[in-house]
Amino acid sequence: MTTTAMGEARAALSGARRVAVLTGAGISAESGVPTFRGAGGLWRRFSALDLATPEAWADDPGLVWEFYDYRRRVMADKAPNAGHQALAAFEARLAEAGRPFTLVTQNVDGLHEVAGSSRVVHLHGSLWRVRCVGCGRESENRDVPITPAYEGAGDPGADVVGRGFGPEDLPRCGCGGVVRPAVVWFGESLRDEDLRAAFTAAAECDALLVVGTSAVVYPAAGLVPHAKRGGAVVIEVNLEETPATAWVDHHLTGPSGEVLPELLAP
Ligand code: BJW
Ligand code: ZN
Repeated sequence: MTTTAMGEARAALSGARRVAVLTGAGISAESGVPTFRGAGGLWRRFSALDLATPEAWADDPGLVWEFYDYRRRVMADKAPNAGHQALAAFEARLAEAGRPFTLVTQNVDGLHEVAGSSRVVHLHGSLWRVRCVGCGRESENRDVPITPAYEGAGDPGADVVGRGFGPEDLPRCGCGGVVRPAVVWFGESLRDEDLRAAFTAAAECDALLVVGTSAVVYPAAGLVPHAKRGGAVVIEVNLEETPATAWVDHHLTGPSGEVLPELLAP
């Protein structure tokens, strides 16, 4: 990243009244949370992305819960990093100045809220919520393990993945139905209100900041051209170029935990 690129991006942000942000797994990487694509993949024997599908759930809900239970356990000692904190402080500063701000995240880890971000649109749901496949009721659930049967399961390092959990091991709703993670899998629709909030923010913002996403998953990746067509300045922060880079005005190469504090400093 050149100092010119940083200076130009800072000037673009300070000239913007309305700001929107789209984050992906890369912003949590420096907190030790694994990303989906690239090196350091989540699971050894099963591809994380193959488990994030309704087909995987239909085939083996016990295995899918093993994956999500493991991810919930991984989060136990994880904390927001300087990138999450810079965004939370930026939101507070814009709020004081009466400047509209929307943070849209594809992440399910909840670290933006822990850092103090107050209004977060969760496009792909939350690791900490479950939904009953019987009655549809959704609720917060922070149990780790998700049921006693999952104690010690799922750690890819321990080679116990795919233990073969049965219906009796699965978490259940008061109605008796099985509950699933309240996240959005491939082929599933995003919630209307989240989609509307995200696309409205992208259309109306003067600047869109895109952080730590490979920008290959839709409709989230579509926010970038949508903002651009609406006249926004787009700034991307990533370790590498992505398909979104073609749309952006400023690409800042580097880890978000280092780039964002400088970019968003008062
Ligand atoms: C750093 C860093 C550091 C690392 N600092 N940077 C249009 C075209 C083509 C396909 C479609 C389309 N519309 C819909 C589709 C189908 C599909 C899709 O997009 N497929 C493509 C992959 C081809 N989309 C869907 O199915 C969506 N549903 C939908 O559209 O419904 C309507 C519909 C239905 C049926 C047919 C058609 C339409 C749903 C998508 C749901 C995605 N779900 C997941 C799992 C969520 C739950 C969970 O967490 O388990 O969401 S998949 C996974 O990918 C997860 C993520 O949120 C998402 C995006 O990943 P992200 O965040 O970008 O992470 P990575 O790992 O990919 O990238 C990390 C980046 O960080 C990299 O760039 C690094 O360089 C960078 N980085 N360290 C800065 N320190
Ligand atoms: Zn139920």
